[in-house]
Amino acid sequence: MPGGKELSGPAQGSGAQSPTPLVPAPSASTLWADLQALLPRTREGLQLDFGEAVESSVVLLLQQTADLLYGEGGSLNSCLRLSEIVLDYSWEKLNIGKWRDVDKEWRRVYAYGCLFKALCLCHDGGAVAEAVRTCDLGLLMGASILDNVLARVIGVLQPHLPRPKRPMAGDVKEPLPKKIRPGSEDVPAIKAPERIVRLRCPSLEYFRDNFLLPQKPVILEGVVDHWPCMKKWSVEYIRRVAGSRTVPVEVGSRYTDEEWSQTLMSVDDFISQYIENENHTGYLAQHQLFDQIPELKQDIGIPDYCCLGKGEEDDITVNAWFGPAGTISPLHQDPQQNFLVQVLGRKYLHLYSPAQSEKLYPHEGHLLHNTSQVDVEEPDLASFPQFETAEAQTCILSPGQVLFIPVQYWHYVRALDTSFSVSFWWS
Ligand SMILES: O=C(O)CCC(=O)C(=O)O
Repeated sequence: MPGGKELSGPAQGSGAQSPTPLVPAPSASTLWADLQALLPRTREGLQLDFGEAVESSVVLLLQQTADLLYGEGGSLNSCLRLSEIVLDYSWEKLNIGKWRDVDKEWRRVYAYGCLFKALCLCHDGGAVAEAVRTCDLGLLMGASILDNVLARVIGVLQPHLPRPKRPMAGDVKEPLPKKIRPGSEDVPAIKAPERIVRLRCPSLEYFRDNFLLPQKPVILEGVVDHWPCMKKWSVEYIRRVAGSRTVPVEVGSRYTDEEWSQTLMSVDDFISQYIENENHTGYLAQHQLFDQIPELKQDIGIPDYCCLGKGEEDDITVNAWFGPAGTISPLHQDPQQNFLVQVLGRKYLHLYSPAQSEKLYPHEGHLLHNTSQVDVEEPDLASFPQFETAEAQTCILSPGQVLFIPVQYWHYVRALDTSFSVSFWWS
């Protein structure tokens, strides 16, 4: 912006306790130049104005941080310190009360705090991994700012990430076997009357008339074979593309367990602790993964049959389900049509029509009213006697197969192997 403060200028001075001026070390200057190219040329272009919910003192802090970044005197350390104060304060705002009641302006503040902190962290090329983590937190908890700048910053930082340590020659005599948990040996038998129909590439009309309109589940084959994920994805590929990224993980084998919880961790740690380690169960199950990691989104498509819905393509929710053998999604129902696409490993599923709801004993509380109290594979028939007469449809979903789960259809899922599925919720 003409007459504005420009980002690229050298520091005009330095803070008393913080001698590092805002001029990048020569080795980091390419990285810094690439980052600069993503930001508005002048400090005014940052659009640091917020709604009434945000106290003016916080806006002032953000403006001071931006002044430091844009060369209005100061140092890297003071800039980092200010951004961390903004982050601490806005983090509190994000975590008080219910998520849906959080004012979006606080999510914008948090995103700016993350942006400024990440820039300070990698200014001298030093803390790129921490900067990526900071941007990921901004993507997960903040609102989108400056045309999704946090995702674009990560795109620039990724090639500068330190490579994972490799053993030196002589350290290891033979290649170490990869410790991926074996799949389940005892694959459940599927009885004929319960079996879900399988079809190869039915026409849109055939699918609509025979399955969508009458709301019947079906397994579609041959409809996603051309998606790149079918050939490319493996645990190693996920680690290579997304290892350094911070994502939410569900810890525990099912969300109805007392000890189940959610945490944030890197994909690398998730793979080491939950995919390669037999003693823990965790699930990387989330709807933001593909927005957060565009490299993975490029490998999938949208099933053609979604065009039969009334909504726009942008309204489709795409969920990732990545976890070890034994991960269970308890019997529950969802308010939209679902295509569950199996990419890696196999899953064992039980489906029940909404007409069976009474025999499935949904939890009474508001939070879990869409979840059954029955443990499908080991039902307590003394407590839930009608479950015995509930009519199940079952299947083993293998890579390349797509299961259509109609709206409100109850579904129970157990991974038989290390598994990656992608589900599409559409209306
Ligand atoms: O694959 C899973 O574990 C659960 C999938 C699911 O519940 C869904 O897509 O709605």
